[in-house]
Amino acid sequence: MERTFIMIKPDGVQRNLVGEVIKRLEAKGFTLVGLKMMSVSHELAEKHYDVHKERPFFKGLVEFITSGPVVATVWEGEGVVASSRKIIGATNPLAAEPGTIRGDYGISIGRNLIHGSDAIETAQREIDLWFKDEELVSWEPSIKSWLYEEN
Ligand code: IDP
Ligand code: MG
Repeated sequence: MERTFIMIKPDGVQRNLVGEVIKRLEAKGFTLVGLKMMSVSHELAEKHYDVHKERPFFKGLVEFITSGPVVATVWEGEGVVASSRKIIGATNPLAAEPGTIRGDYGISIGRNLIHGSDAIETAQREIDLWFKDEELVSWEPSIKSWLYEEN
């Protein structure tokens, strides 16, 4: 089953939106298979955002992500990578549609509350970067037949 990496950034934690984010993904029907609160090291932040290392905002982004606790999560479900990106909304919260997390709760691109993997391969890389195998829990939701037509 497809998995994705979703992180509530320091602003999301400070603004008490951890529960709101988890609530929306749970309510959609996705399965939480990894969850931890943590401080992010510079090394991990730089690896995570490696693709952006030449961008002018890279330094500020790494400083921001390491500035306070984050909540790192892994979610499982059919189409979860693309669907959770829709639930999160556009990178710039002012451009993000109302009803999305960034559209409902954010204003600035550098304070957009949440990270979500942008493709299946990126998700695998990010899950491996943030979680040890033993920190992920595979479990079969008992409501599965009410979410999926076929099991
Ligand atoms: P995404 O988080 O929607 O995938 P990316 O383009 O991958 O967006 O950028 C990663 C993160 O870098 C964004 O979530 C945002 O916090 C930050 N960022 C992106 N573009 C800018 C910018 O132009 N100024 C400041 N921060 C930016
Ligand atoms: Mg991205």
